[in-house]
Amino acid sequence: MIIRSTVPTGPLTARPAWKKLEAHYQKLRHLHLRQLFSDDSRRGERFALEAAGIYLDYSKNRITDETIRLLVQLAEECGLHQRIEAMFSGEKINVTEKRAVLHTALRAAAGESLVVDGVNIAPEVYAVLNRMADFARQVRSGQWRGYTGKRIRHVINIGIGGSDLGPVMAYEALRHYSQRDMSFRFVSNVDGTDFSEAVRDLDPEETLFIVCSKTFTTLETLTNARAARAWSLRRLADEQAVRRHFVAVSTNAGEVSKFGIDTVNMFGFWDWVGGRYSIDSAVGLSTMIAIGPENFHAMLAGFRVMDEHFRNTPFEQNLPVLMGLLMVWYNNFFEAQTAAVLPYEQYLKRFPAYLQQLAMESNGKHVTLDGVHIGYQTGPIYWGEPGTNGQHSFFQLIHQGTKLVPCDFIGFCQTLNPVGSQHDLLMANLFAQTEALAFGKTEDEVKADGTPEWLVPHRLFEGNHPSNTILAECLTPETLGRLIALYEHSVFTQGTIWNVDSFDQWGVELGKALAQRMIPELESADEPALTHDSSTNALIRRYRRLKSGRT
Ligand code: G6Q
Repeated sequence: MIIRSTVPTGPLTARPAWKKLEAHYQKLRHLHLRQLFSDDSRRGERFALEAAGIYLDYSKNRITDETIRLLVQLAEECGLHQRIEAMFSGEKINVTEKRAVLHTALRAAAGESLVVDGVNIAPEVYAVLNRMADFARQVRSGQWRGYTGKRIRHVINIGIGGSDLGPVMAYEALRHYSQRDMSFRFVSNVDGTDFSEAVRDLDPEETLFIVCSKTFTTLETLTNARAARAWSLRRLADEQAVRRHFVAVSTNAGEVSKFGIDTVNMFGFWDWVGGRYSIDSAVGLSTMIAIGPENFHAMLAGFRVMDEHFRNTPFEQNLPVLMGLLMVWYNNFFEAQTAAVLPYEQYLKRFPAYLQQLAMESNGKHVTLDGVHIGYQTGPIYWGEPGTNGQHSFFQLIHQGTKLVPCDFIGFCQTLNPVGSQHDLLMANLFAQTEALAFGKTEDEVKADGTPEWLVPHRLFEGNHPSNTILAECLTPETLGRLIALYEHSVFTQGTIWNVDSFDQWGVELGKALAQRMIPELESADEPALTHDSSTNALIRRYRRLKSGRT
Protein backbone atom coordinates (compact mmCIF):
# COMPACT_ATOMS: atom_id res chain seq x y z
CA MET A 1 0.00 0.00 0.00
CA ILE A 2 1.32 3.45 -0.87
CA ILE A 3 0.71 5.81 2.01
CA ARG A 4 -1.06 8.93 0.89
CA SER A 5 -2.12 10.13 4.32
CA THR A 6 1.45 11.11 5.15
CA VAL A 7 1.95 13.10 1.98
CA PRO A 8 1.16 16.77 2.59
CA THR A 9 -1.24 18.43 0.23
CA GLY A 10 -0.58 21.70 -1.60
CA PRO A 11 2.79 23.07 -2.59
CA LEU A 12 5.43 23.65 0.05
CA THR A 13 5.86 27.30 -0.86
CA ALA A 14 2.18 28.00 -0.20
CA ARG A 15 2.26 26.79 3.40
CA PRO A 16 1.68 29.41 6.11
CA ALA A 17 5.01 28.69 7.80
CA TRP A 18 6.87 29.01 4.49
CA LYS A 19 5.29 32.42 3.85
CA LYS A 20 6.20 33.54 7.34
CA LEU A 21 9.75 32.27 6.89
CA GLU A 22 10.05 34.31 3.69
CA ALA A 23 9.05 37.48 5.53
CA HIS A 24 11.24 36.55 8.49
CA TYR A 25 14.21 36.01 6.19
CA GLN A 26 13.84 39.53 4.81
CA LYS A 27 14.13 40.93 8.34
CA LEU A 28 17.00 38.71 9.33
CA ARG A 29 19.18 38.42 6.29
CA HIS A 30 21.47 41.32 7.12
CA LEU A 31 21.58 40.68 10.84
CA HIS A 32 25.13 39.82 11.88
CA LEU A 33 26.12 37.04 14.26
CA ARG A 34 28.18 39.68 16.09
CA GLN A 35 24.94 41.47 16.86
CA LEU A 36 23.06 38.32 17.82
CA PHE A 37 25.79 37.33 20.25
CA SER A 38 26.15 40.77 21.79
CA ASP A 39 22.38 41.01 22.27
CA ASP A 40 22.29 37.77 24.23
CA SER A 41 25.22 36.83 26.43
CA ARG A 42 23.83 33.32 26.88
CA ARG A 43 23.25 32.59 23.21
CA GLY A 44 26.06 30.02 23.10
CA GLU A 45 24.29 27.95 25.74
CA ARG A 46 20.73 28.65 24.73
CA PHE A 47 21.21 27.47 21.17
CA ALA A 48 22.93 24.26 22.16
CA LEU A 49 21.63 20.79 22.94
CA GLU A 50 22.99 17.61 24.36
CA ALA A 51 21.26 14.37 23.51
CA ALA A 52 22.17 10.81 22.62
CA GLY A 53 25.76 11.51 23.69
CA ILE A 54 26.20 14.30 21.18
CA TYR A 55 26.51 17.99 21.91
CA LEU A 56 25.25 20.27 19.16
CA ASP A 57 26.10 23.95 19.34
CA TYR A 58 23.96 25.65 16.72
CA SER A 59 24.29 29.15 18.14
CA LYS A 60 26.58 30.30 15.32
CA ASN A 61 23.71 30.09 12.86
CA ARG A 62 21.90 33.07 11.41
CA ILE A 63 18.76 32.41 13.39
CA THR A 64 16.66 33.72 16.24
CA ASP A 65 14.15 31.98 18.48
CA GLU A 66 11.54 32.99 15.95
CA THR A 67 13.42 31.20 13.15
CA ILE A 68 13.37 27.95 15.08
CA ARG A 69 9.71 28.42 15.94
CA LEU A 70 8.80 28.91 12.28
CA LEU A 71 10.99 26.07 11.03
CA VAL A 72 9.37 23.74 13.56
CA GLN A 73 5.96 24.96 12.43
CA LEU A 74 7.01 24.18 8.85
CA ALA A 75 8.05 20.66 9.88
CA GLU A 76 4.65 20.16 11.46
CA GLU A 77 2.80 21.51 8.44
CA CYS A 78 4.82 19.14 6.26
CA GLY A 79 3.72 16.16 8.32
CA LEU A 80 7.14 15.29 9.75
CA HIS A 81 5.63 13.54 12.79
CA GLN A 82 3.51 11.31 10.59
CA ARG A 83 6.39 10.64 8.20
CA ILE A 84 8.67 9.57 11.05
CA GLU A 85 6.04 7.17 12.32
CA ALA A 86 5.37 5.92 8.80
CA MET A 87 9.06 5.13 8.33
CA PHE A 88 9.61 3.43 11.68
CA SER A 89 6.47 1.35 11.38
CA GLY A 90 7.35 -0.02 7.96
CA GLU A 91 4.90 1.78 5.70
CA LYS A 92 5.94 1.84 2.06
CA ILE A 93 7.24 5.39 2.04
CA ASN A 94 9.62 4.67 -0.84
CA VAL A 95 6.73 5.20 -3.20
CA THR A 96 8.47 4.85 -6.57
CA GLU A 97 9.88 1.45 -5.64
CA LYS A 98 6.87 0.55 -3.48
CA ARG A 99 9.11 -0.41 -0.60
CA ALA A 100 9.24 0.06 3.13
CA VAL A 101 12.28 1.93 4.47
CA LEU A 102 13.44 0.07 7.51
CA HIS A 103 17.13 0.56 8.12
CA THR A 104 16.05 1.40 11.68
CA ALA A 105 14.87 -2.22 12.06
CA LEU A 106 18.46 -3.39 11.48
CA ARG A 107 19.41 -1.92 14.82
CA ALA A 108 16.18 -2.47 16.73
CA ALA A 109 16.56 -3.92 20.20
CA ALA A 110 16.60 -7.71 20.50
CA GLY A 111 13.11 -9.00 21.09
CA GLU A 112 11.35 -6.12 19.34
CA SER A 113 8.82 -7.18 16.76
CA LEU A 114 8.23 -5.45 13.46
CA VAL A 115 5.84 -6.81 10.88
CA VAL A 116 6.38 -6.13 7.18
CA ASP A 117 4.01 -7.71 4.66
CA GLY A 118 2.74 -10.02 7.39
CA VAL A 119 6.19 -11.22 8.49
CA ASN A 120 7.96 -10.33 11.72
CA ILE A 121 11.35 -9.28 10.37
CA ALA A 122 13.13 -8.89 13.71
CA PRO A 123 14.09 -12.58 14.10
CA GLU A 124 15.43 -12.59 10.51
CA VAL A 125 17.57 -9.55 11.25
CA TYR A 126 19.06 -11.21 14.32
CA ALA A 127 19.55 -14.52 12.53
CA VAL A 128 21.74 -12.80 9.92
CA LEU A 129 23.62 -10.81 12.57
CA ASN A 130 24.33 -14.05 14.43
CA ARG A 131 25.59 -15.78 11.29
CA MET A 132 27.79 -12.78 10.54
CA ALA A 133 29.15 -12.84 14.09
CA ASP A 134 29.89 -16.52 13.85
CA PHE A 135 31.72 -16.09 10.57
CA ALA A 136 33.57 -12.98 11.76
CA ARG A 137 34.81 -14.82 14.85
CA GLN A 138 36.02 -17.72 12.74
CA VAL A 139 37.96 -15.45 10.40
CA ARG A 140 39.39 -13.32 13.19
CA SER A 141 40.51 -16.32 15.22
CA GLY A 142 42.03 -18.14 12.28
CA GLN A 143 39.56 -20.98 12.53
CA TRP A 144 38.34 -20.16 9.02
CA ARG A 145 41.22 -21.19 6.78
CA GLY A 146 41.97 -20.58 3.15
CA TYR A 147 41.87 -23.49 0.71
CA THR A 148 45.50 -24.41 1.30
CA GLY A 149 45.10 -24.26 5.06
CA LYS A 150 46.64 -20.83 5.53
CA ARG A 151 45.06 -18.30 7.82
CA ILE A 152 43.07 -15.43 6.24
CA ARG A 153 45.10 -12.25 6.64
CA HIS A 154 43.45 -9.96 4.12
CA VAL A 155 39.82 -9.12 3.53
CA ILE A 156 38.76 -7.31 0.38
CA ASN A 157 35.25 -5.92 0.10
CA ILE A 158 34.17 -5.66 -3.52
CA GLY A 159 31.16 -3.38 -3.91
CA ILE A 160 30.24 0.09 -5.08
CA GLY A 161 28.03 2.97 -3.93
CA GLY A 162 26.08 1.91 -0.89
CA SER A 163 27.88 -1.43 -0.91
CA ASP A 164 31.23 0.31 -0.59
CA LEU A 165 31.01 3.78 0.94
CA GLY A 166 29.48 2.62 4.23
CA PRO A 167 31.91 -0.27 4.72
CA VAL A 168 35.00 1.77 3.85
CA MET A 169 33.90 4.76 5.93
CA ALA A 170 33.06 2.60 8.96
CA TYR A 171 36.29 0.63 8.68
CA GLU A 172 38.39 3.78 8.46
CA ALA A 173 36.43 5.42 11.29
CA LEU A 174 36.87 2.42 13.58
CA ARG A 175 40.31 1.35 12.49
CA HIS A 176 41.56 1.97 16.00
CA TYR A 177 39.40 -0.97 17.14
CA SER A 178 40.34 -3.25 14.27
CA GLN A 179 42.29 -6.48 14.36
CA ARG A 180 45.73 -5.23 13.47
CA ASP A 181 47.20 -8.47 12.15
CA MET A 182 44.69 -8.36 9.31
CA SER A 183 44.39 -5.91 6.44
CA PHE A 184 41.15 -4.61 4.97
CA ARG A 185 40.80 -3.18 1.50
CA PHE A 186 37.92 -1.96 -0.59
CA VAL A 187 37.60 -2.28 -4.34
CA SER A 188 34.82 -0.35 -6.02
CA ASN A 189 35.85 1.22 -9.30
CA VAL A 190 35.53 -0.70 -12.56
CA ASP A 191 38.86 0.90 -13.43
CA GLY A 192 41.15 -2.14 -13.29
CA THR A 193 43.68 -0.05 -11.40
CA ASP A 194 41.55 -0.24 -8.28
CA PHE A 195 41.61 -4.04 -8.22
CA SER A 196 45.22 -4.37 -9.36
CA GLU A 197 46.57 -2.03 -6.71
CA ALA A 198 44.44 -3.68 -3.99
CA VAL A 199 45.88 -7.15 -4.61
CA ARG A 200 49.36 -6.48 -5.90
CA ASP A 201 51.14 -7.34 -2.62
CA LEU A 202 48.70 -10.00 -1.41
CA ASP A 203 48.84 -13.76 -1.30
CA PRO A 204 45.64 -15.33 -2.71
CA GLU A 205 45.99 -18.15 -0.20
CA GLU A 206 45.47 -15.65 2.61
CA THR A 207 42.86 -13.43 0.95
CA LEU A 208 39.11 -13.49 1.46
CA PHE A 209 36.79 -11.57 -0.88
CA ILE A 210 33.42 -10.28 0.23
CA VAL A 211 31.36 -9.64 -2.89
CA CYS A 212 28.86 -7.10 -1.69
CA SER A 213 25.95 -6.19 -3.91
CA LYS A 214 22.29 -5.83 -3.06
CA THR A 215 21.19 -6.72 -6.58
CA PHE A 216 24.22 -8.78 -7.58
CA THR A 217 23.85 -7.38 -11.07
CA THR A 218 26.02 -4.27 -10.76
CA LEU A 219 28.53 -4.15 -13.59
CA GLU A 220 31.45 -2.79 -11.59
CA THR A 221 31.09 -5.24 -8.73
CA LEU A 222 30.58 -8.34 -10.86
CA THR A 223 33.46 -7.36 -13.13
CA ASN A 224 35.78 -6.92 -10.17
CA ALA A 225 34.48 -10.12 -8.58
CA ARG A 226 35.29 -12.03 -11.77
CA ALA A 227 38.77 -10.50 -11.81
CA ALA A 228 39.17 -11.54 -8.18
CA ARG A 229 38.11 -15.10 -8.91
CA ALA A 230 40.54 -15.33 -11.81
CA TRP A 231 43.32 -13.90 -9.62
CA SER A 232 42.59 -16.41 -6.86
CA LEU A 233 42.31 -19.39 -9.14
CA ARG A 234 45.53 -18.57 -10.96
CA ARG A 235 47.26 -19.53 -7.73
CA LEU A 236 44.80 -21.93 -6.14
CA ALA A 237 44.00 -23.73 -9.38
CA ASP A 238 40.86 -25.44 -8.17
CA GLU A 239 37.22 -24.24 -8.41
CA GLN A 240 36.69 -25.76 -4.96
CA ALA A 241 38.86 -22.98 -3.56
CA VAL A 242 36.17 -20.40 -4.30
CA ARG A 243 34.07 -21.44 -1.31
CA ARG A 244 36.96 -20.77 1.10
CA HIS A 245 37.87 -17.41 -0.42
CA PHE A 246 34.59 -15.85 -1.53
CA VAL A 247 31.49 -14.93 0.40
CA ALA A 248 28.59 -12.87 -0.87
CA VAL A 249 26.41 -10.20 0.68
CA SER A 250 23.22 -9.79 -1.31
CA THR A 251 19.45 -9.93 -1.51
CA ASN A 252 19.67 -11.98 -4.69
CA ALA A 253 20.45 -15.65 -3.98
CA GLY A 254 19.80 -16.66 -7.61
CA GLU A 255 22.48 -14.38 -9.02
CA VAL A 256 24.90 -15.28 -6.23
CA SER A 257 24.80 -18.96 -7.08
CA LYS A 258 24.91 -18.20 -10.80
CA PHE A 259 28.16 -16.37 -10.11
CA GLY A 260 29.50 -19.51 -8.47
CA ILE A 261 29.34 -18.61 -4.80
CA ASP A 262 27.63 -21.26 -2.71
CA THR A 263 24.62 -19.66 -0.99
CA VAL A 264 25.84 -21.30 2.22
CA ASN A 265 28.41 -18.53 2.05
CA MET A 266 25.87 -15.80 1.43
CA PHE A 267 24.69 -13.25 3.97
CA GLY A 268 21.32 -11.85 3.07
CA PHE A 269 19.44 -8.65 3.57
CA TRP A 270 16.17 -7.25 2.35
CA ASP A 271 14.67 -4.90 -0.23
CA TRP A 272 13.60 -2.54 2.55
CA VAL A 273 17.24 -1.65 3.18
CA GLY A 274 18.45 1.03 0.78
CA GLY A 275 22.07 0.73 -0.36
CA ARG A 276 23.16 3.98 1.29
CA TYR A 277 21.40 2.95 4.51
CA SER A 278 22.82 -0.56 4.61
CA ILE A 279 25.93 -0.41 6.78
CA ASP A 280 24.03 -2.03 9.68
CA SER A 281 23.02 -4.99 7.54
CA ALA A 282 25.24 -7.78 6.20
CA VAL A 283 26.85 -5.03 4.09
CA GLY A 284 28.76 -4.30 7.31
CA LEU A 285 30.38 -7.75 7.27
CA SER A 286 33.87 -6.41 6.52
CA THR A 287 33.45 -3.92 9.38
CA MET A 288 32.35 -6.69 11.70
CA ILE A 289 35.35 -8.83 10.80
CA ALA A 290 37.62 -5.84 11.34
CA ILE A 291 36.29 -4.67 14.71
CA GLY A 292 34.64 -7.84 16.03
CA PRO A 293 30.98 -8.61 16.70
CA GLU A 294 30.90 -6.92 20.11
CA ASN A 295 32.07 -3.60 18.72
CA PHE A 296 29.69 -3.96 15.78
CA HIS A 297 26.81 -4.43 18.20
CA ALA A 298 27.98 -1.37 20.14
CA MET A 299 27.77 0.57 16.87
CA LEU A 300 24.22 -0.68 16.32
CA ALA A 301 23.35 0.37 19.88
CA GLY A 302 24.60 3.86 19.01
CA PHE A 303 22.34 4.02 15.98
CA ARG A 304 19.45 2.87 18.16
CA VAL A 305 19.98 5.63 20.73
CA MET A 306 19.75 8.25 17.98
CA ASP A 307 16.75 6.52 16.40
CA GLU A 308 14.89 6.69 19.70
CA HIS A 309 15.87 10.32 20.18
CA PHE A 310 14.66 11.19 16.67
CA ARG A 311 11.40 9.36 17.08
CA ASN A 312 10.49 10.54 20.56
CA THR A 313 11.88 14.04 21.11
CA PRO A 314 9.97 17.27 20.49
CA PHE A 315 11.28 18.95 17.37
CA GLU A 316 12.73 21.94 19.24
CA GLN A 317 15.12 19.61 21.08
CA ASN A 318 15.58 17.05 18.37
CA LEU A 319 19.14 17.04 16.98
CA PRO A 320 18.49 15.57 13.51
CA VAL A 321 15.33 17.61 13.08
CA LEU A 322 17.09 20.85 13.95
CA MET A 323 20.05 20.08 11.71
CA GLY A 324 17.71 19.18 8.86
CA LEU A 325 15.63 22.31 9.31
CA LEU A 326 18.71 24.53 9.44
CA MET A 327 19.80 23.04 6.14
CA VAL A 328 16.39 23.91 4.67
CA TRP A 329 16.77 27.44 6.05
CA TYR A 330 20.06 28.00 4.24
CA ASN A 331 19.19 26.03 1.13
CA ASN A 332 15.83 27.62 0.46
CA PHE A 333 15.99 31.08 1.98
CA PHE A 334 19.68 32.05 1.85
CA GLU A 335 20.01 30.10 -1.42
CA ALA A 336 23.15 28.30 -0.24
CA GLN A 337 24.07 25.73 -2.87
CA THR A 338 26.38 23.60 -0.76
CA ALA A 339 27.11 22.44 2.77
CA ALA A 340 30.55 21.54 4.11
CA VAL A 341 31.15 18.74 6.58
CA LEU A 342 34.46 19.12 8.36
CA PRO A 343 35.47 16.36 10.75
CA TYR A 344 38.41 17.34 12.94
CA GLU A 345 39.25 13.67 13.27
CA GLN A 346 41.53 11.86 10.86
CA TYR A 347 39.65 8.58 11.32
CA LEU A 348 36.59 10.25 9.78
CA LYS A 349 38.36 11.08 6.55
CA ARG A 350 35.80 9.17 4.45
CA PHE A 351 32.82 10.55 6.36
CA PRO A 352 32.22 13.47 3.95
CA ALA A 353 32.25 11.08 0.96
CA TYR A 354 29.80 8.82 2.76
CA LEU A 355 27.53 11.77 3.54
CA GLN A 356 27.74 12.91 -0.03
CA GLN A 357 26.00 9.77 -1.15
CA LEU A 358 23.60 9.71 1.77
CA ALA A 359 22.42 13.27 1.24
CA MET A 360 22.77 13.79 -2.49
CA GLU A 361 21.38 10.46 -3.63
CA SER A 362 18.52 10.82 -1.18
CA ASN A 363 17.47 14.39 -1.81
CA GLY A 364 18.85 15.22 -5.24
CA LYS A 365 15.34 15.04 -6.69
CA HIS A 366 13.30 17.28 -9.00
CA VAL A 367 9.76 16.02 -8.47
CA THR A 368 7.56 15.57 -5.42
CA LEU A 369 6.34 12.23 -4.12
CA ASP A 370 3.37 12.72 -6.43
CA GLY A 371 5.61 13.28 -9.45
CA VAL A 372 4.95 17.01 -9.68
CA HIS A 373 7.87 19.14 -10.87
CA ILE A 374 9.37 21.08 -7.97
CA GLY A 375 9.63 24.85 -8.08
CA TYR A 376 12.10 25.26 -5.21
CA GLN A 377 15.58 24.05 -4.40
CA THR A 378 16.03 20.52 -3.03
CA GLY A 379 19.16 18.73 -1.80
CA PRO A 380 22.34 20.78 -1.49
CA ILE A 381 25.79 19.61 -2.51
CA TYR A 382 27.61 18.12 0.45
CA TRP A 383 31.37 18.15 0.50
CA GLY A 384 34.25 18.31 2.92
CA GLU A 385 37.62 17.14 4.13
CA PRO A 386 39.06 16.53 7.55
CA GLY A 387 40.44 19.46 9.51
CA THR A 388 42.96 20.88 9.72
CA ASN A 389 43.83 19.98 6.10
CA GLY A 390 40.87 21.89 4.66
CA GLN A 391 42.08 25.07 6.34
CA HIS A 392 45.07 25.09 4.04
CA SER A 393 43.00 24.83 0.90
CA PHE A 394 39.31 25.64 0.49
CA PHE A 395 38.63 27.44 3.78
CA GLN A 396 39.79 30.62 2.04
CA LEU A 397 36.63 30.59 -0.05
CA ILE A 398 34.41 30.02 2.96
CA HIS A 399 36.02 32.92 4.84
CA GLN A 400 36.38 35.49 2.09
CA GLY A 401 34.61 34.21 -1.02
CA THR A 402 31.24 35.36 -2.26
CA LYS A 403 29.34 32.19 -1.46
CA LEU A 404 27.53 31.21 1.68
CA VAL A 405 28.65 27.76 2.83
CA PRO A 406 27.04 26.50 6.03
CA CYS A 407 29.52 24.22 7.79
CA ASP A 408 29.31 21.31 10.21
CA PHE A 409 32.40 21.02 12.37
CA ILE A 410 32.75 17.62 14.07
CA GLY A 411 35.19 17.07 16.93
CA PHE A 412 35.95 14.79 19.86
CA CYS A 413 37.09 15.81 23.33
CA GLN A 414 39.39 12.81 23.71
CA THR A 415 41.78 11.51 21.12
CA LEU A 416 42.45 7.85 20.48
CA ASN A 417 46.07 8.64 19.67
CA PRO A 418 47.56 11.07 22.17
CA VAL A 419 50.74 12.56 20.75
CA GLY A 420 52.07 15.34 22.99
CA SER A 421 49.53 18.16 22.94
CA GLN A 422 48.49 17.62 19.34
CA HIS A 423 44.88 17.04 20.20
CA ASP A 424 44.68 20.46 21.86
CA LEU A 425 46.15 21.96 18.71
CA LEU A 426 43.58 20.19 16.57
CA MET A 427 40.66 21.31 18.70
CA ALA A 428 42.01 24.84 19.03
CA ASN A 429 41.87 25.02 15.25
CA LEU A 430 38.31 23.75 15.16
CA PHE A 431 37.03 26.24 17.73
CA ALA A 432 39.04 29.10 16.23
CA GLN A 433 37.62 28.46 12.77
CA THR A 434 34.01 28.53 13.94
CA GLU A 435 34.74 31.75 15.81
CA ALA A 436 36.48 33.42 12.87
CA LEU A 437 33.74 32.36 10.46
CA ALA A 438 31.04 33.77 12.68
CA PHE A 439 32.62 37.01 13.83
CA GLY A 440 35.18 37.81 11.14
CA LYS A 441 37.60 40.66 11.55
CA THR A 442 36.38 44.22 11.27
CA GLU A 443 38.11 47.12 9.54
CA ASP A 444 39.08 48.60 12.89
CA GLU A 445 40.57 45.34 14.04
CA VAL A 446 42.53 44.95 10.82
CA LYS A 447 43.83 48.53 11.10
CA ALA A 448 44.71 48.01 14.74
CA ASP A 449 47.10 45.26 13.56
CA GLY A 450 49.05 48.01 11.73
CA THR A 451 47.80 46.95 8.30
CA PRO A 452 48.51 49.57 5.61
CA GLU A 453 45.36 51.22 4.25
CA TRP A 454 45.59 49.64 0.78
CA LEU A 455 45.78 46.15 2.28
CA VAL A 456 42.85 46.56 4.67
CA PRO A 457 40.11 45.32 2.28
CA HIS A 458 42.11 42.20 1.54
CA ARG A 459 42.60 41.37 5.19
CA LEU A 460 39.04 42.08 6.17
CA PHE A 461 36.80 39.18 7.18
CA GLU A 462 33.13 39.96 7.04
CA GLY A 463 32.18 36.97 9.16
CA ASN A 464 28.53 35.99 9.53
CA HIS A 465 29.34 32.55 8.08
CA PRO A 466 27.15 30.00 9.83
CA SER A 467 28.28 26.75 11.38
CA ASN A 468 27.20 23.93 13.64
CA THR A 469 29.66 22.38 16.04
CA ILE A 470 29.09 18.73 16.85
CA LEU A 471 31.09 17.50 19.81
CA ALA A 472 31.27 14.03 21.30
CA GLU A 473 33.48 12.59 23.98
CA CYS A 474 35.46 10.05 22.01
CA LEU A 475 35.21 8.23 18.69
CA THR A 476 33.88 4.83 19.71
CA PRO A 477 31.79 2.35 17.69
CA GLU A 478 28.77 3.58 19.59
CA THR A 479 29.51 7.24 18.86
CA LEU A 480 29.96 6.48 15.20
CA GLY A 481 26.53 4.84 15.14
CA ARG A 482 25.00 7.92 16.76
CA LEU A 483 26.72 10.23 14.32
CA ILE A 484 25.66 8.33 11.22
CA ALA A 485 22.06 8.10 12.43
CA LEU A 486 22.13 11.83 13.19
CA TYR A 487 22.82 12.54 9.53
CA GLU A 488 20.48 9.84 8.23
CA HIS A 489 17.60 11.43 10.08
CA SER A 490 18.65 14.97 9.21
CA VAL A 491 18.53 13.95 5.55
CA PHE A 492 15.12 12.37 6.11
CA THR A 493 13.88 15.59 7.71
CA GLN A 494 15.06 17.61 4.73
CA GLY A 495 13.47 15.20 2.26
CA THR A 496 10.19 15.38 4.17
CA ILE A 497 10.12 19.18 3.94
CA TRP A 498 10.94 19.07 0.23
CA ASN A 499 8.35 16.32 -0.19
CA VAL A 500 10.63 14.08 -2.24
CA ASP A 501 11.22 10.34 -2.27
CA SER A 502 14.50 10.22 -0.35
CA PHE A 503 14.85 6.48 -0.88
CA ASP A 504 14.91 5.94 -4.62
CA GLN A 505 17.83 6.65 -6.98
CA TRP A 506 16.74 6.68 -10.60
CA GLY A 507 19.82 8.68 -11.55
CA VAL A 508 22.00 5.77 -10.42
CA GLU A 509 19.84 3.29 -12.32
CA LEU A 510 20.24 5.43 -15.46
CA GLY A 511 24.03 5.18 -15.26
CA LYS A 512 23.82 1.41 -14.88
CA ALA A 513 21.78 1.11 -18.09
CA LEU A 514 23.64 3.67 -20.24
CA ALA A 515 27.07 2.10 -20.07
CA GLN A 516 25.69 -1.31 -21.05
CA ARG A 517 24.58 0.09 -24.38
CA MET A 518 27.94 1.64 -25.14
CA ILE A 519 30.29 -1.17 -24.10
CA PRO A 520 29.99 -3.10 -27.39
CA GLU A 521 30.70 0.09 -29.32
CA LEU A 522 34.06 0.38 -27.60
CA GLU A 523 34.89 -3.32 -27.64
CA SER A 524 33.78 -4.53 -31.07
CA ALA A 525 36.49 -5.41 -33.60
CA ASP A 526 34.51 -3.89 -36.46
CA GLU A 527 33.89 -0.21 -36.72
CA PRO A 528 30.40 0.23 -35.21
CA ALA A 529 27.67 2.37 -36.73
CA LEU A 530 27.36 5.14 -34.17
CA THR A 531 24.08 6.90 -33.63
CA HIS A 532 24.86 9.15 -30.68
CA ASP A 533 25.19 12.92 -30.86
CA SER A 534 28.20 14.26 -32.79
CA SER A 535 30.23 14.87 -29.63
CA THR A 536 29.77 11.37 -28.24
CA ASN A 537 30.35 9.78 -31.66
CA ALA A 538 33.63 11.70 -32.05
CA LEU A 539 34.81 10.75 -28.56
CA ILE A 540 34.10 7.06 -29.20
CA ARG A 541 35.91 7.14 -32.53
CA ARG A 542 38.90 8.87 -31.01
CA TYR A 543 39.04 6.40 -28.13
CA ARG A 544 38.84 3.41 -30.49
CA ARG A 545 41.64 4.83 -32.61
CA LEU A 546 43.99 5.63 -29.75
CA LYS A 547 43.36 2.67 -27.49
CA SER A 548 45.09 0.35 -29.88
CA GLY A 549 47.88 2.80 -30.49
CA ARG A 550 46.64 3.79 -33.98
CA THR A 551 46.94 7.52 -34.61
C1 G6Q B 1 22.41 3.32 -2.90
C2 G6Q B 1 22.29 3.12 -4.32
C3 G6Q B 1 23.55 2.70 -5.02
C4 G6Q B 1 23.89 1.22 -4.84
C5 G6Q B 1 25.00 0.84 -5.79
C6 G6Q B 1 25.39 -0.62 -5.67
O1 G6Q B 1 21.51 3.66 -2.17
O2 G6Q B 1 21.24 2.26 -4.61
O3 G6Q B 1 24.66 3.45 -4.62
O4 G6Q B 1 24.25 0.95 -3.52
O5 G6Q B 1 24.63 1.13 -7.09
O6 G6Q B 1 24.29 -1.45 -5.91
P1 G6Q B 1 24.34 -2.96 -5.54
O7 G6Q B 1 24.54 -3.08 -4.08
O8 G6Q B 1 23.05 -3.54 -6.00
O9 G6Q B 1 25.53 -3.55 -6.28
